[in-house]
Amino acid sequence: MAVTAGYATRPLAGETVCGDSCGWWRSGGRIVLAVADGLGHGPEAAYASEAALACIANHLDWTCEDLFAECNTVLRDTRGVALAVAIIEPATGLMTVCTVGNIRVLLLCGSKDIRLDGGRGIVGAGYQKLAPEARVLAPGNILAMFSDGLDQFPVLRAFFDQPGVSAQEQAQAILDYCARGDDDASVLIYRHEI
Ligand SMILES: [Mn+2]
Repeated sequence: MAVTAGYATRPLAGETVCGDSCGWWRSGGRIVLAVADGLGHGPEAAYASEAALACIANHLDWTCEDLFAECNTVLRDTRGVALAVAIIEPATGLMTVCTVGNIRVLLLCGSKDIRLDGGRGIVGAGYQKLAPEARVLAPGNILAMFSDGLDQFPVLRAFFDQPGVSAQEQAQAILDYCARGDDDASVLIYRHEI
């Protein structure tokens, strides 16, 4: 089974490194996707968001709650991050999403756009109780996870109209069109095609 996921990031104008980081992994019958936005911008923001992604990559069989708790510990001497993690079981379509801070999660599901936004806080400095959202994905559903460097309510459906375009190309097109320019920006796309 091919996994259809991709992402794009772009630093704030004038910065050489992006304080947002994206990643996705396939491991042990699950797919894990993550977007982290390090507070502020520049190298210290990038350090924090890359540390969050590295922590997740080391624990791909953990629950969302455990991943956030571990990141909160590992990142305590960094600026901290806003973080969204989605864990998907392709065999069943079951998806669990957790978000802390200003990462937006949008599920394009039939004709509906479902926002799966999470709680307040900073991973690395504490957050309110996590509220994992569980959904069962259907073929054709699309998950978009993006930082607050993009418009808050982007109209994304048009970006998925054309066949034969990779998720990475779609993520890049959304970033090019929707990034505001006054912050680091990142977007990760997952298409459920099983
Ligand atoms: Mn930001």
